[in-house]
Amino acid sequence: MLNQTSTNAPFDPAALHVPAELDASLRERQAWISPKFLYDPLGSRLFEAICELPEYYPTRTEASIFDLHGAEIARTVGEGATLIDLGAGNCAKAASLFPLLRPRQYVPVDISAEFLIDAVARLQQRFREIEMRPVGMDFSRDGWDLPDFVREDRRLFFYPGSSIGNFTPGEAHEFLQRVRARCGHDGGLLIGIDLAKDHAVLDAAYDDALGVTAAFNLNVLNHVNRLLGANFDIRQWRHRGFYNAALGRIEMHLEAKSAQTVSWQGGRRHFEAGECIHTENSYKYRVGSAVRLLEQAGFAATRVWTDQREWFAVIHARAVAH
Ligand code: AVI
Repeated sequence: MLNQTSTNAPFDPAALHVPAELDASLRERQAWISPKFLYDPLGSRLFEAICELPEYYPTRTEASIFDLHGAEIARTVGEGATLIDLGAGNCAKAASLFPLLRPRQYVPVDISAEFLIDAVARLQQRFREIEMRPVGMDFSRDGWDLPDFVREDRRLFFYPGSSIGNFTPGEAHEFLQRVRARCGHDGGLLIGIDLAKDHAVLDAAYDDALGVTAAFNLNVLNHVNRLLGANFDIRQWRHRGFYNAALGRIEMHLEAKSAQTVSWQGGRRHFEAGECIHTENSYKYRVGSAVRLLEQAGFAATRVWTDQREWFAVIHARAVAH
């Protein structure tokens, strides 16, 4: 884990598992790469660019909900919380809420630690009164925990952007249970969840005309090349992003343009032309199923805010006492 006072990246035990994890997922019959590997420094920047695309509605729609209902959201969650921002990225979403939420401590957590530390250094200049303690951590792994310096009172986990959709419903359940267990007695969760909608809107959002999402997806191979000493040739792969209606999710894949053999430290695999590597799912919920997911994990949804088209929901959920 990294914290704000670190000058060098300290020992990160999770990093030791990365080559084994990638090696295993690339060898499976349906090869896959965990979506967390989409976020190297370039991937994080490409994701920022995706959020600006006309086709990618989630970021804008969620922001419009915060703009319209921000004061009410702040009244519901209360001021002075310990704000734990899961998957903070450039911290912009949480920062836009600082004037309303006025957190006492801000704990942005992200797997892309370098990117996070830069973002927090800039943010601390703007909000000197808030104690900021960034944490570089892969919270998609089982068994994650928060460092001791995270205040225990009034914890508000912030999980915007529908990142919950990148877990399968089963994984989402386990993840939310873990968050619930770390809420303390008066904690809660403010979560953004993308909703099911017209398929054409969804297809375009994950296969944009400029090809930014394609670059974001293909860049995962650059990252894997570095992490695993692999020799993926990016020019030999193409992006696929589409809505799978039967499973209620967007799927991203990388499709081999030609037959090829890829090697990495300790492994190799032949891919036929047209064979795919599955890189991401993005589940879309209905308000009812999202609330049920939260309830089953030990939360009680106190409020749901949506935009006029009901494309996106922001939900505040209180941790229920055991
Ligand atoms: C981060 N996550 C919620 C994004 C999503 O919409 O599933 C990642 C993304 N993948 C392609 N475009 C955006």
